[in-house]
Amino acid sequence: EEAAVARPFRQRLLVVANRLPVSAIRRGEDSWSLEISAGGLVSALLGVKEFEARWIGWAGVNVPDEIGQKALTKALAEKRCIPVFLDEEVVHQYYNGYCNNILWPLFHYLGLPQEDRLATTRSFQSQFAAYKKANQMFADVVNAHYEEGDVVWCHDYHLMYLPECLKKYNTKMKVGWFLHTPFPSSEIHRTLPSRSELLRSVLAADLVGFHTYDYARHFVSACTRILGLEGTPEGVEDQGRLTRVAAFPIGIDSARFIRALQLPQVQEHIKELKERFAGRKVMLGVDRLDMIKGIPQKLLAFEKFLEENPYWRGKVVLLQIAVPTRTDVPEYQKLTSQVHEIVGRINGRFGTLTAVPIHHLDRSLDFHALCALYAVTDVALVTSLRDGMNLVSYEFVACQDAKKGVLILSEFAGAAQSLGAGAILVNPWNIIEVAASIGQALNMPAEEREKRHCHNFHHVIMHTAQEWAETFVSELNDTVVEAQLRSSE
Ligand code: ADQ
Repeated sequence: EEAAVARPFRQRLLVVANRLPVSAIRRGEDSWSLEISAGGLVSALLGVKEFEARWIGWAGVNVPDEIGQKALTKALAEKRCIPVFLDEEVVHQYYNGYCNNILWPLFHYLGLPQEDRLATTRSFQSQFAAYKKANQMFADVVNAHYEEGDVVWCHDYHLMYLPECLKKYNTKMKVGWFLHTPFPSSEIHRTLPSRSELLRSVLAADLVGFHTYDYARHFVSACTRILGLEGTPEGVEDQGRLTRVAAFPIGIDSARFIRALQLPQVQEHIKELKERFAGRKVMLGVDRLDMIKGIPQKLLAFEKFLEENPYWRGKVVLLQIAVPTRTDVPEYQKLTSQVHEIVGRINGRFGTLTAVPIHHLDRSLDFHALCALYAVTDVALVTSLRDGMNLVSYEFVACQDAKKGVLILSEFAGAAQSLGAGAILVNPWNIIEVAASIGQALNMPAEEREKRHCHNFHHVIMHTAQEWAETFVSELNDTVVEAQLRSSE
């Protein structure tokens, strides 16, 4: 009976990412509870109306037994999610090892880990082997669920080996790959022992996307210099086959933030924050606690500012919200204690018995609390040493239409390309420059603030996450159609 109801045919989009957009908690041998994480990618893809999205990825938990796997698969199916089961050893070597210890720092210009550079090539090789193995496991799941006409969109540095695995299964599969981090200069990429294999695999995709034109250009030069292939304005050509390479700058679901500001509980929260910080200017930092975010550099710049501007002591407060991530990695633990030490020193130096200059929180905030904070902020400080895009800067701008605060933004964040004209751009390594920009921001006349804000606000509401996803997916669809036409001529 159901089949008789005419439903418009929608092409399926298989979204493949390391993590599924749900957290799974085991309640019993065969029962799971699931929590959807409303990340940017989820809302972006909800906006892609012409396609019906399915998610394929790791659920973030180790499920060694078959009963548990079956039950989880069933529970996830209701959320249109398909799990890839990775065992603990693979996760350790692939995710913690190759992804987060090698590719992540390298793509952010932090270089390869020293011990790998010196002697233990064995560990590098075993991590790369695990990376390939994990990518192959993703490919198996994608292949098992693939139906003719589906479009497959692979995400991020975790899955660079996936396009090739997929094309080996089926050359007709429409495969796109998008990188959320920077793609570094070819001179950085060429230090990677597996540089060529990864480039070749990515080139197996039909469309390769980056946040900025610079990253796309770096990728094309890596292919020309390391693989000796030809770069064209459209992409990279290899024996007559073209892989399209282009920039697709991501955005946010700006309407969601703007709507949230109208909610009574958010308004209430805004009122409380205003009372709490009355008479002081509020500066805000919101980051995952990661070395790429330049949190110590930001704190040192704030310290420098207070040192040089006694007038502002007690009249400005910095709220730094840092969600811990990858807490089992030693470098991240070191970063946490370094940040705590700097905050303690600055608060000791410039605090009074009743007020401290820095409030530092080591945790994540819920969406409504975050919106309220963005709304009461006078100056946001985004000092990433490198950042693919940086969505915090976009979220801040979306919540500032009443206040028209100032954004201080690292020139090494992808967002500097789009919000550069409205923000104060800084080199986060130059503590003196960042300190001066804090002064400039706090003293900026209302008229200039308004002009800068309008520029950024317009950009943020016009270039949404939905538009980003729609553009990528439709271009992917078209690219393959063209390629098929060419080969059938
Ligand atoms: P991230 O490195 O995670 O993303 P970002 O783009 O800033 O960086 O996104 C972080 C998200 O987490 C934002 O939506 C923010 O609101 C949220 N968040 C951060 N700290 C939080 C906290 N303390 N409490 C609650 N929420 C918090 C990667 C790349 C980026 C790229 C994105 C998208 O590193 O460069 O912009 O993917 O492609």
